[in-house]
Amino acid sequence: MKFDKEEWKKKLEERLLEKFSVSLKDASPFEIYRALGETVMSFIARDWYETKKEYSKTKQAFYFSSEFLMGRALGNNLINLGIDKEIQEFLKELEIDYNQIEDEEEDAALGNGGLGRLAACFMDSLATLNLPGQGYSIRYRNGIFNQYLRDGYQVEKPETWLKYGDVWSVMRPEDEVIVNFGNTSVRALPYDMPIIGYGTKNINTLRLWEAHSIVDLDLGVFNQQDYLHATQDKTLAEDISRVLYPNDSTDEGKKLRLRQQYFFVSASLQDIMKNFKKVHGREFSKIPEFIAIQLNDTHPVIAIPELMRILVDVEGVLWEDAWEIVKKTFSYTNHTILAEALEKWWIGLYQEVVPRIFQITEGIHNQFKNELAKLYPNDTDRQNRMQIIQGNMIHMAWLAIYGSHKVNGVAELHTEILKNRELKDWYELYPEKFLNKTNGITQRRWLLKSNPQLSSYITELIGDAWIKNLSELKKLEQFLDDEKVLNKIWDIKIEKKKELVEYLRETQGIDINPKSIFDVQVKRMHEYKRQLLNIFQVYNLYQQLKQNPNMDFTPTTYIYGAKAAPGYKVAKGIIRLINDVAQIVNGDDEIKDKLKVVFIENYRVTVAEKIFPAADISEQISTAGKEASGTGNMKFMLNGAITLGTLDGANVEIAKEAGEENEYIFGMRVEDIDELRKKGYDPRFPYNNITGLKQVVDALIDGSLSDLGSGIYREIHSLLMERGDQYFVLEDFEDYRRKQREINRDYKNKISWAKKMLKNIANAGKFSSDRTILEYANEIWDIKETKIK
Ligand code: GL2
Repeated sequence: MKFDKEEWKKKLEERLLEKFSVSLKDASPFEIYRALGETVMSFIARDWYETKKEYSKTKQAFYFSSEFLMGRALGNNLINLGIDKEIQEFLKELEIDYNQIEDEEEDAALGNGGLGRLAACFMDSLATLNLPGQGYSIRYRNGIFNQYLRDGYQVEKPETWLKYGDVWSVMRPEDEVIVNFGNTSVRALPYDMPIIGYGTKNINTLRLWEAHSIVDLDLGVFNQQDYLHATQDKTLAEDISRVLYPNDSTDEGKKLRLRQQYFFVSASLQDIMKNFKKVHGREFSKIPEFIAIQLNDTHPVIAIPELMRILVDVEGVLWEDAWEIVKKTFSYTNHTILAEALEKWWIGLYQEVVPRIFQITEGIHNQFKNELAKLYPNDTDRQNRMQIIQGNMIHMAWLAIYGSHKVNGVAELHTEILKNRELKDWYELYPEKFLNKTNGITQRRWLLKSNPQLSSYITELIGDAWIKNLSELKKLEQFLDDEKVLNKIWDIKIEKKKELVEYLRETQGIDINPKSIFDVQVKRMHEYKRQLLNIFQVYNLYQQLKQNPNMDFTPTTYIYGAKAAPGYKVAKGIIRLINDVAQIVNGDDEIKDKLKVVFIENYRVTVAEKIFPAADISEQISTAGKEASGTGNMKFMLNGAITLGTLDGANVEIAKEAGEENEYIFGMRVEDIDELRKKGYDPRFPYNNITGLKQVVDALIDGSLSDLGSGIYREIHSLLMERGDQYFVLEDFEDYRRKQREINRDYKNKISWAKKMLKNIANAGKFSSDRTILEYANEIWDIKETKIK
C-alpha cells in the first residue's frame, strides 16, 4: 500500500475527533491505537469488498475450526500492508511511542495452543497467496484464560479482549442466521475480520459467530418483577459464545461444548449455502466444484450430518445424492493420536441437544454398517471396531473419515502412525483418502515481525524474496564459512536476548544474564511434552554444581512458559515444581551466576514473539510418537535456535532438513518404545542405576521440595514409580542429560555454534505455512490463485 503521510494524519485526526473528541496532541495511547486501527480498516475497505466479490465466482475453501489463535493484529497488518516503517516514523515525528500504541492491543486468544495457532498461520498464508480461503469459528467473548502465579501455582483469571469492543471486526447483521437446537433457537450474528496478505491487495476473511437470544427479554416476566428469569433465555443463548474451552489435546464431553460446535458449524453452512445459491441456484451437485470444507480436528465434524440435513430436509435432495456431495466436499485433519482427545459423544446428550442431527447421524451409521457387513462378511471384529456408533457413543473421528474424501496427519511420522496403527483399519479400507500435510508457520509473523534485526540482515545478504518464498533462505548456506556473517548472527541473537531480559525485568522483576545459554521450553503443559524431564535435569544439574563448584560450566538460563488446563492437576503440579526449583536455584548465592530458572507468566502469542528470537536451545522433548507435529519447533528453528529433541513429530523433518549433526537428538524412538514395552518397562531400573536420578525423583517426597501440602508431588512420584512412568521420563533421562552436557560444551565455540544456527535458518524453508497451504490447495481443495485488480 502506498503511504501518504498527510492523508494518514488527516484521517487519524478526523477519527480521534469524531470518536473521542480529542486532538492528536492530547490523545491517549488507547485512543491512538483505536484511531489507527479504524484508519487501516477504512483504507482496506474497498480491496476487501473486491476480494469477496471475486472469490464468490470461483471455488473457495472454508476452514472450519473451533480455534483461531490470532494474537495481535495491528503490527502484523501494518507489516503486511508494507507501511509499518512509515507509520512508526510518522508517529515518531509526532513524539508518539509506537510500542506503547501496540501494547494497547489485547491478543485475540481464541485458541489453546498449536492447533489454534496453525489455523491463524494458515489464514495469513491463504491471503498472501491470493487463495480464495475463508475461516469460520466462534467469537468467544473470553479467550484462553490469563495465567498468574500464586505461590508457584497457576491461578486463572478471565481474559477479556472484547471489554472495549474490537477495531478489527465488522458486524454483519444482514448475514445473521438462526440456529435451531432441540429445544431452542438462537441467533448467530457474524463478525468479519480482514486477513491482510503480505504484499498483495487481496484481503481474505475470518468470520466469527456470536450467539444471541431470539427474544432478548421476556416482557411478561419482566413486568412481574422477575428480572432473573426475564433474562434467562438471553443468558442461555449468549453462553454459547461466552468462553473458549481451555483444554488442550483433551476431549471435553460437555453439553455446552457440543452446543458451541453445532452453533458455529450450522451458521457457517447456512451462510455458505446462501452464497452458493445466489450464484448457482439449486444446482446442488455443483457444490463440490465450488466449495471445499476443511474440518480442523473432530471439533467441527458435526458439519457432516448438518450439511446432510440442509440438503435433504431443507432443499429436498435425495439422501444418496446428498451423501455423494457431502463426501466430495469435506476433508478432515487429524491433529493427535492421544486417545483422550478423540471426541466421542454420548448418544443421550447428542440426541437432547440436536435431535434431528442425531437421526441423521444414525442414518449415516446404519448406511456404513451395511457397507461394512458387505465388505468384511467374515470379520465381525473389524466391523465392530469401525462402527460410527458403538455402544452409547458416537465416534466423531470415524464419522469424519467416512464423510470425507481426504484425511491428513500433520507431520510425516504422525501420518505414518495414523496409517499403520491408529487408523489402520481405515487406511486399509480407503488408502486413497490418506495423505500427509506437514504443518508450517508464517514467516511474516514469526521472523519478519518478531525479529526485525535478523530479517533485515537476511535481506541484506540474499534479498527479500524469502518473505514470500521461504525456501530462498537456502541461499544463506553460501555464508556458512563466513566469519563476519556468523559473528553478526551471534550478535543479533545477543541483542534479542537482551530485549527479552529487559521485558522480564519489567514484567516479572527477574534479572537474567544475556550471555548465558537460553534454553527454552514454551508450549502447553502436558505430561507427554515432558516438562518434567526438563526440570529433573535442571535439579540434578543444581546438585552437581553444589557438589562440584569448580565444574566447567557455561552459565545457563532455563526458561519455561506454559498454561495448564484448569482441571489437569498433574500439569498444575509440574508448574509448581518448576517454580519450586526456580526459587531454590535462584535464591542460592553460590549458584545464581551459573544457573537460573525462569517461569514466564501467561505465555501467549505476543510473548512468544519475544521468546523465539531470543532462544539458543529449543526444547522439543515429547515422548516419541506423542507429539503429532509441533509448530513451536519451527519458530525456534527459523530464529536460529538449535533443537534439543526426540525423534517425534516434525522434529524428524527438522533434523532431516538441517542435518542431524546440527541438532541435539536424543532418546527413544517410536520403535524403541514399542520394543521396551514388549519387553516390559520397569522405571525402577533407571531409577536405581542412573547416577543422581534417584535423588531427583525422591526429592518429590523426601522434603527437599514442597508442594505446600497439596499432595501433588506424591502423585507425580507415584505416576513415575508405581504406575509405570507412561511417558518414559526416567528411561530417557540419561540420554537427555548427556545432550545437555554436549550443548554446554559446544556453546563455548562461538563460530561453530553460529554455524549451526545458520544451518538451521537456511533450511527452515520447508516449514513455511505457505508451503503447507499450497499443498492443501493443490492436493485437497483444488482452489486456484484469484488475484484482485
Ligand atoms: C495439536 C498437536 O498436539 C500438535 O503437535 C500440532 O502441531 C498441532 C497442530 O497440528 O495440533 N493437536 C492438538 O489437539 N493440539 C495441538 O496443538 N491442541
